[in-house]
Amino acid sequence: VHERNEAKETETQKACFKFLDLTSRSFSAVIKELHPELLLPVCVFYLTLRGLDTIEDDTSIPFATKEPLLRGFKDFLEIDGWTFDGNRPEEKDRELLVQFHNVITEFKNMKPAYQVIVKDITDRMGNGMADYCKKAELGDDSVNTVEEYDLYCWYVAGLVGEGLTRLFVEAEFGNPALLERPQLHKSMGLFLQKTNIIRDVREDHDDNRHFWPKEIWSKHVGNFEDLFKPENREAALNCGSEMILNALEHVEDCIFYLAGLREQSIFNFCAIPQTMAIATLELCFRNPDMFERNIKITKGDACQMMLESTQNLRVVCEVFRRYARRIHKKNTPKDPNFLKISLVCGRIEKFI
Ligand code: PS7
Ligand code: MN
Ligand code: MN
Ligand code: MN
Ligand code: MN
Ligand code: MN
Repeated sequence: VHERNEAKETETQKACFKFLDLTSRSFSAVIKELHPELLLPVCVFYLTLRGLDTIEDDTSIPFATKEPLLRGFKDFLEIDGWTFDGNRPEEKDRELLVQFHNVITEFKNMKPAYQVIVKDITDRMGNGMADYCKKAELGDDSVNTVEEYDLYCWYVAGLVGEGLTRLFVEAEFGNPALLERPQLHKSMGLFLQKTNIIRDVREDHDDNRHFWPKEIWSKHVGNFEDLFKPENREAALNCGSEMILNALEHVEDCIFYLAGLREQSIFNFCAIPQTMAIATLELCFRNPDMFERNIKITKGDACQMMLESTQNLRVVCEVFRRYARRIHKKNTPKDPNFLKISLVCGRIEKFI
C-alpha cells in the first residue's frame, strides 16, 4: 500500500486530488492508492477525460460549439491557463473545467512519454465522441447496430484501457505482451462501459440519450420508449438480459488481462472496477427496478468487493464465479436468450 505524502504536494497537485474526489466516487479511492510513479499521471489522465466527458454529456451545448471543443480538446492541454465556463450551471462536473488550468499544469509536469500517451488517447476519444454527436445531430439513431455500440464503447472506454496499458508498460508494471493483445484491454474498457450503459438506461433516457443498440432493443419492443412502460415489463427484462449477455462475453478477456499485471496497486486499480461491474450486472439481471429508477450495489457489497479484489487473481476469479452463479440461478426458460445466457455463465463458472 502506498501513502501519498500530502505535506509535499504543490497547490496544483492538491487541486487535482480535490477534483478527483469531487468527480468520482469509484475511481478516486483506487487512483489515490496507486504506486507513486503512476499516481499523478493516472490522476491527470482521469481528470482530462472527465473534462472531455463533461463537454460530451452537456446537452445544452449546441453541436456547432461542441464539435470543435471535443475534436480540439487535446490541444487545450498545451495552453497554459486554459479554462472553460460554457457548461450549464447544473452540470455536475462544471467546476473541473472552470479550474482546468490545474490539470494543464500537472499535465506539463509529467514525463514526456506519459504526456504523449494521455494526449493521443484524448485526441482519439474526442474525435470519436464528436463523430457520434454528429450522427445524433443528423437525426439518425446514433447507435443502430451492435457494431456501432461496440465502436462507441471503444471510443469512450476501450481507448482508456489502451492508454492505461501503455502507461503500465512504460512504467514497467505490466507485461509488455499485453500490448500485443489489444483485444484484452479493449474488453477491460468495454465491460465497464457496457455495464454503465445498462445500469444507467433510465437516467440516460430521462436525459434524452440512448446507447442501447436498436439491433437489440427492436427484437423486444417497437420503440425504445416502450422499454419503460409497465405493460412491457417482460419484454424489457428480456431486452435487459440480452444486453447483459452481450456484456458478459468480455469477462474471460478481463481475467486474462489481470493475469498480465505485475504490481499490486495496479492490479487493485484494475480489478476493483471489474468486480463491481459484474456485481452490478447481477443486480440488473431480470430486475424491473432498473427501468423505473437508478439502482446501485449496496455499500456492504462494494466493501466486500474491495477486500476481495485487492488480494490475487484467484480470489478475483472466485468473485466472478460467484456472481456468474447468481445470474445463472436467476436465468429463466421464459427468456429467449435462456440457452446463450446459461452457456456464458457456465463458461465463467468453469474458468480456472
Ligand atoms: C483514466 C482511470 C483498467 C485496462 C472519465 C477505467 C465516462 C465506464 O455514465 O462516471 O458518465 O456516470 O461512471 C478513467 C481498462 C472516461 C474505463 C467512461 C477515465 C479500464 C471518459 C472506464 C474515465 C478502462 C468517458 C466511468 C470508462 O465513468 O460514467 C481513468 C483498464 C473517464 C476504464 C467515460 C466511463 C467511465 C467509464 P457516467 P462514470
Ligand atoms: Mn455519472
Ligand atoms: Mn458521463
Ligand atoms: Mn459521456
Ligand atoms: Mn452512464
Ligand atoms: Mn457514474
